Amino acid sequence: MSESIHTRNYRADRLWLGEGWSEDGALAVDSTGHLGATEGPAERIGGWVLPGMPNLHSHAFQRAMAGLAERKGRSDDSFWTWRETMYAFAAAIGPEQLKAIAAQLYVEMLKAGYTHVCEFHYLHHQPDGTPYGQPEAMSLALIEAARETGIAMTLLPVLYMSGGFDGRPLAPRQRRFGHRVDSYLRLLDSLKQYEAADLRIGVALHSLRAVPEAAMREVLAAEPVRDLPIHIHIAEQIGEVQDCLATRGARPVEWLLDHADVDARWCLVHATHLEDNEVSRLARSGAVAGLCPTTEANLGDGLFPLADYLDAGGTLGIGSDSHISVSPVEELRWLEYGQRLATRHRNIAARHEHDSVGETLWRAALRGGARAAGLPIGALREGTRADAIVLDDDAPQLAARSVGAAMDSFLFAGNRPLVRDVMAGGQWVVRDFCHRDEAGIASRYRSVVEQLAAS
Ligand code: NGQ
Ligand code: ZN
Repeated sequence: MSESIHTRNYRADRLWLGEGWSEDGALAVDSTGHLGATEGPAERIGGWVLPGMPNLHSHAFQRAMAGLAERKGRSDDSFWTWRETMYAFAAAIGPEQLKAIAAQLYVEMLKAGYTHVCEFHYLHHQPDGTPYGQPEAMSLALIEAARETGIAMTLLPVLYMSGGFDGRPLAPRQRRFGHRVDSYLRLLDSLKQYEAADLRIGVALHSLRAVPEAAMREVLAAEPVRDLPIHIHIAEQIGEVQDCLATRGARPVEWLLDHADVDARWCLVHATHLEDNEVSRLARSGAVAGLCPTTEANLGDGLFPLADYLDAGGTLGIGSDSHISVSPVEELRWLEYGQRLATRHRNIAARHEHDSVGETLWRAALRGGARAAGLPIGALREGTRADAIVLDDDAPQLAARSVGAAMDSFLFAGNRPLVRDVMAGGQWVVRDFCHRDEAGIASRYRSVVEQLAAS
């Protein structure tokens, strides 16, 4: 049988391959779910077809606590008091709960336009810190959830060793996150056997406060780590900047740039608090700034210096992180709106006259998201996984929109969902606003959340 028998050809009225829209574009999906060369008769896709967005930062279990940390506490509420609530919630999550929560989350991601998720995963062990019988049980729960829904994943098992910059041991609630370098590298090794077209493995250091310098060096020098994406939480809170200055004599991003070969393999998650020299050095390094604007707003983190970073040629991507919102539209919208509120100006992400804010943001986040996920490019090109979304051309927000205006209307014209269909790995997993398995996945999620609420 020839390959072309298995190739499906599509013709889209409007297609965004990588840089911008073209009218009447062709796409071909081969039998492995990747894009191939177009040929022969094609099925028409009505609507606006564009690459799905990579979500570069997710802690899946936190989806189920969205909305449960919004009541005023006894003292001054902060990131650190939120973290206590989050730890208490995490303590009740085992593999079965994690799989049900992640599957529901990934359905929501796909329906919102994310087709790839980077899972920054640190709930490794049982709540008292004892490894599960199968040490990678929690990682497998995430992998199975992703496969069930069709979303592609970069799984980033997290190295977490200490409870602060002073090297203090993990607090009881952090014990299930912990590894020694050797057990961490074993986990990484065992996860590599699951790698496939829909699953990549990368490395994550939880933060500078959770990973001592010697351990960081050891992991970065280890053979299997050489070509993998490397993610780290950094400079999200002022307290962290102060502790880093006090113990390591430098600001977090400055310290990392001085002590590691930070390059395009790296994703610095948040990187909120930067001084000018850190902005330009980070931009030049080729690393991705992993911005999570709705979570950063929810946790009171601060604002990333977007305009300076873009002017310095920096690369960025977006993540939904704690999942108090699951939508690339809302992440990008709030990335822009935060800047407008702070500067009292408009159209900040667009740095040149006539540039569209929506197109600039979507293009930047595709590119940086792909880089952070360890994917080749953020575009619909031959050889890439067929991950595409289709915007509803019947939606009033898109009525009479030219190709030049469509992306701005996608991001800045309200809340009616516009993602009508989603193709993941060549399969239509969302059709007409519905995921193929959403009812079963939602009911499993509901029983897990009910059980968590009762415990
Ligand atoms: C996390 N989340 O690992 O889930 C963190 C909080 C910490 C965010 N930073 C815990 N958004 O940083 O110690
Ligand atoms: Zn995070």
